[in-house]
Amino acid sequence: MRSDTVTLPTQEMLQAILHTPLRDDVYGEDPTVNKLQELAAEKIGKEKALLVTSGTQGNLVSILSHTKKGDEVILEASAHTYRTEAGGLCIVGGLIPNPIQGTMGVLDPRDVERAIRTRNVHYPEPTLIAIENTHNAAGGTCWNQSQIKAIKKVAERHGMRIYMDGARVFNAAIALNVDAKELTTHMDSVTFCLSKGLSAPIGSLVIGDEAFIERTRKWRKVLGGGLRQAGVIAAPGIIALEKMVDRLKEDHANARTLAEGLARIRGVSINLETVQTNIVRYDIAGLEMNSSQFVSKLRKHGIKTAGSGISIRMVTHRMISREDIDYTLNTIEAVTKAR
Ligand code: TLP
Repeated sequence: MRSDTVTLPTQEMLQAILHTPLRDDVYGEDPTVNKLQELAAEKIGKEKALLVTSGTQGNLVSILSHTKKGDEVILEASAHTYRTEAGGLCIVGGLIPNPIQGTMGVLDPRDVERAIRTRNVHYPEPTLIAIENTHNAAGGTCWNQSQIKAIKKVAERHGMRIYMDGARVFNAAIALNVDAKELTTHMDSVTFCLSKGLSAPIGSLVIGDEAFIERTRKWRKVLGGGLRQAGVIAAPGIIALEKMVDRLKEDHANARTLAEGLARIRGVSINLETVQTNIVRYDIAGLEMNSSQFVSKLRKHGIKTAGSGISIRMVTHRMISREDIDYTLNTIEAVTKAR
């Protein structure tokens, strides 16, 4: 339950890898990559898409393609791009992050507007707003259409571009019961991941207009992400997009059951409002142990999870069943009683 990134490819995906036609994608000739990119562009509702190796690479090439060295990027204070991508934004991009505290991962448009300074010789130029949907650190929370529209208006008023780290945007679409396009229509560009809940082994897609995708292609090359017979990545990716999206609702139901069970355990503190998709974050301050102790106790019972300080994260996915949820809850209860 450490992450949905641990999901293994299905048999059908492995078969597809064996049988897909391959060519060199740096020349743009791999038919399977091209097919996946067309499919992704269609699903997100934009002109073009580019296959990249990971969500981190997708975020980086996108942000680099929207900005120039020394620009300011407005993002949520616990955004993955800012906090969990080893500082690529600053190291590679020479960008200045302007982090703003959101509520359950969602930025208040007024806070964003207050943070945008009138262009002046003293300030880095604010060129990009980056949002995250679903928001990982906030607990897999969703930005809905009206929240997205409101932030887009701010970007427009200030001549800024707007980007979505949509690593789990299909989880958001399923949770909100809308087409993913409704969440991406106001974005200049979006990245989503194939290798999280959608179960493909590798890959993410960057989606935007044609000129933007050409810039991301160049940055991808700079970062060593130009791959050759990348159809072996694209083939399972096509299956992920076509067949694995609808089943995400099962992961959300399991996360809900887990969260409600946790809420009944003494010493565990959880805000059920944040449990909207497949991520369950909770605190164990009341258990008088730190997360490393808690994690290692669970591990002895075969449960792998992750934590930091007093905070724990569990993620549901295709390889976690309803029975696994019951087992996890029973184990946590036993471990906390045995203190
Ligand atoms: N998140 C991973 C880890 O990095 C923590 C996880 O297990 O959740 N954006 C978001 C919102 C993400 O959650 C992640 C991965 C990424 C980007 C980066 O994707 P990858 O791991 O493919 O580089």
